[in-house]
Amino acid sequence: VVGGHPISIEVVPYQVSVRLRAFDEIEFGAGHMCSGTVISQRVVCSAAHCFADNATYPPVYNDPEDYIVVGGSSHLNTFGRFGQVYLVQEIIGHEAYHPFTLENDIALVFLNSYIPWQHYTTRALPLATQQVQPGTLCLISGWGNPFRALHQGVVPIQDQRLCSFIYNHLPISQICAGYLRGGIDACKGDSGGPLVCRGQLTGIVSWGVDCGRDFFPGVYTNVSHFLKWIERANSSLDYSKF
Ligand code: 4AZ
Repeated sequence: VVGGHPISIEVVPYQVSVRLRAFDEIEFGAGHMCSGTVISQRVVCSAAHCFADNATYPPVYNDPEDYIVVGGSSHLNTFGRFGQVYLVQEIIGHEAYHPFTLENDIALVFLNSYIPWQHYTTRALPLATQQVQPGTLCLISGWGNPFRALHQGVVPIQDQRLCSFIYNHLPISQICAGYLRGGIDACKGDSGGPLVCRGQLTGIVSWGVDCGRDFFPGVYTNVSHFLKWIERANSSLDYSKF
């Protein structure tokens, strides 16, 4: 997050770090590549582009064993008091995620075990059920560039038609947020993380042109557009093992 302020994980207890297991085993924290948002005791919502690395369509998703999820910790390199590592049982990425347009940039990460809620540093965030009005002030947070330390920023939802003009057509499955004067924005390493409006998961950090640049607000997956998809993906998960 550029232009924000440092925070502790207690401020965003729904936020987790999504990591490449192999790199994290070499050095704890080195595998961080994306964020995610806890939406239930077993499910983290993130971006499809964090799990489909090649430029193929339809997308091919990586092995769940390649990833770990770390919750409850403010810092990438330490567990702190309540940090916890979760293995991944299944990744359900959107079947129509497009690597060039980044349309349908959403994935559910199904954890191998239940998040212990008594570790009060991790909690679920409700999904936005309705569109949010332009001008609404929302929160972004993550460990992304330039600080690689957990930061939070406040950004307004931008007018859809303006964003559509700026980016030469933006589908309704994407929304953009940020100031036209730039300054506060998500950045590399914040992908998959939450855009929170009115205490609900409204957007997923997806893409943009640079970070915090004027006239280029960040682009987010429009969560309310994918409620049915989330419901369907969630009901296909196999909870019987635990
Ligand atoms: C990225 O590279 C990225 N300013 C994410 C968000 C934004 C730009 C880049 C939005 O993951």
